[in-house]
Amino acid sequence: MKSAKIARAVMLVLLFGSLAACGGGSSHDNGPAPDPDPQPQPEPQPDPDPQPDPDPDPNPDDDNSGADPSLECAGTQVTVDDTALYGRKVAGADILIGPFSVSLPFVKKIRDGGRFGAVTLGADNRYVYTFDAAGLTDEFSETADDITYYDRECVLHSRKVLLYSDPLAPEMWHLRSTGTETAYSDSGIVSSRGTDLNVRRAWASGFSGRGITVAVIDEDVDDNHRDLKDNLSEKGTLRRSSNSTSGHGTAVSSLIAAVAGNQEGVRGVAYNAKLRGFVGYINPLSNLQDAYTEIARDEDIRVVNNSWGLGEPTFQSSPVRRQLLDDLAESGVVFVKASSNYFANNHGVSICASRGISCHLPMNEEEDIHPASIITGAVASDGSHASYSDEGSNLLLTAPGGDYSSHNSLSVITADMSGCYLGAARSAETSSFLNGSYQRDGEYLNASCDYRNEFTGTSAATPLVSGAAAVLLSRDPSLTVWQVRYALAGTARKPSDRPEVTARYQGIYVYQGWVDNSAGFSFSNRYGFGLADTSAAADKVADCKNDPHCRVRAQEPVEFIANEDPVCEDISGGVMLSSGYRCVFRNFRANSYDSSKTYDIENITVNIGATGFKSSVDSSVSVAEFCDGASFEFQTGSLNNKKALAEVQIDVESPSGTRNIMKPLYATYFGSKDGTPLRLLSNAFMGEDFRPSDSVAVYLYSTCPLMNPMAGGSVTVRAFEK
Ligand SMILES: [Ca+2]
Ligand SMILES: [Ca+2]
Repeated sequence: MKSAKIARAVMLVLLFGSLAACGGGSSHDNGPAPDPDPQPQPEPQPDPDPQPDPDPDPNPDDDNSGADPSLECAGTQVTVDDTALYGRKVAGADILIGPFSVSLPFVKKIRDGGRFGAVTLGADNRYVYTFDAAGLTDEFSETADDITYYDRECVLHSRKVLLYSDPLAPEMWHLRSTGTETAYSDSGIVSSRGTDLNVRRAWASGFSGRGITVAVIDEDVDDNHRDLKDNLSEKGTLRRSSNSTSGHGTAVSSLIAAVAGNQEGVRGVAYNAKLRGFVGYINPLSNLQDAYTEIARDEDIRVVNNSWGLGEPTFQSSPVRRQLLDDLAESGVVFVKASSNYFANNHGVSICASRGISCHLPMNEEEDIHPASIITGAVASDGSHASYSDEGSNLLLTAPGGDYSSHNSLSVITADMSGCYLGAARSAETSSFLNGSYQRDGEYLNASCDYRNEFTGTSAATPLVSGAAAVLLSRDPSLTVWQVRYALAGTARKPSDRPEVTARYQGIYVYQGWVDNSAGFSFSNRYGFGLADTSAAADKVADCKNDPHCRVRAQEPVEFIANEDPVCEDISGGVMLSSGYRCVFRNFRANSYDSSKTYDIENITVNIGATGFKSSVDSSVSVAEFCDGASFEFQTGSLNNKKALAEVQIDVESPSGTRNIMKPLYATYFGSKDGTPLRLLSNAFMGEDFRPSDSVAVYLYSTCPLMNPMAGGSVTVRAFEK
């Protein structure tokens, strides 16, 4: 990045040499330096009646300036406008502080002696409290509980004052969940402690995305948003055939890199990163190749956020996009994509809901099954699996995405298209936060409808992981995409301590819950390796040399392909389904490898042959009819024909014996539009050992009699030389 953004020095004028009107009227007549681009302010809000300090707590024992209070009080009084401390006006804003002409006791009393910046004596006897971004990095807010001052009667007080650098940040439970956040929910729901990205320690170490540009492929980006514009790439948003004003891309962008410490709204995970929007490149998907080409050309871009996915369970291969994705990975561009929100979409297969499993398989685009993609699921604010979040063996991890209040969860608060006419926050909405009428302590918190508090989905979880990736890359720009994947996955946490859930049907697992692999990592198709922990991942990156898994991922993985047809045995005797096979793939080969070496697995892809299965989800057709007659050819039918690969389950077993369900029974798959074989990817084996002489087993189960099920199939193992 050529022109690193200058550390933002956000000025907070909070002390004024004033005449200290004893009546305690308006706290100031001379506000903070005017915003160069003023936003419409809330309707003139009557400054709330000054409230008496609710907790005057006269405490003469407090260590103050050491000066004689009575002497100081005799001098000019100074007004502290603690509206600025909050970053917003609050009731009871007037505090009188006796003169600071001596030793600035005030700054000493803000924790750690000015950790957030410095107080200086400015012109006109004004004291200027300056936040610089570096000093702000570790907290949204801090209770500076030792701020002391004298009242008009020269009585010494101490008062707790919160320092909020982004007024809505305390509601950003996805970044810090203390168990008390509300996100302005009217339902009384709070987040659960620790269901967050755990990013503050990384910030405190100085890593917040500086020097990294994140591409956002989405529907819109509000280039003029007051909380985004300073973090937009100078290269500009690229737009193609999209006039969407839904606000989706603005919300996503804000979660990645909304500006921090600017006294506006929210902040992003990587609030010092830059954003570059690619608007209108998703539909049709073929547009993506132009976006990828430009992303490859823009050498500042190191992360690509993809909060999109198609609900149609079909596959259409794209060798062009596949190649471009390969190139991006090799050049160090981290690709983060949503697992999608179709968990509850049964595609007509009623058995799924009744068994608490999903009938949707989130492996429909090249991006979903690319080995370098970081596929992200979502957790609700209580740490549970979000009701919509797709499960799949291709997930790498999860992040907070919220859920609906009917699922006892908060949504995520983020930016919206500016103004009360566009986006999700509009005058026309009934929710008071969205329509701008919400007040707290007499303050309109969203008067300009520039923020929304109901953003939910893997669309919300994904940008949080993109932000986390940018944080890691700002820690060490030399990281490979494989190291970023590993650092995030290897440090992810189980998001809740709920009892492990599994589901069985007809003698087989259709959902396994958490499974420990032989490298010691726990994986679940619903959570990947768990909830992303940004600070732990940043620590991992810092210590990469001392972690063998991290160290070997400085290179590109070797792609091993089984070099002979599988040997399949009938195992249907062990299950209650019509058929069961175990097909073993051996004799792995790669372009260049050492047969005597041991490798560290990244992931495994199973390519199902073009023949093998037929099924249907048409409820008017019985199972016997599906299964009747058949060589079970792989269907290439349309959705309307309701032909689908539903009645087959496919598991893969690593050389270490770890099993993972790649295609659950009943997960619907309508075939591929272009007749290409189904490809399934599993991340469950990350870090396990692999030798070219090892074997990988694929299990197939079906309610229909399968015939020669893996004909033409193959297995690919990607692994790093140890
Ligand atoms: Ca902000
Ligand atoms: Ca709006």
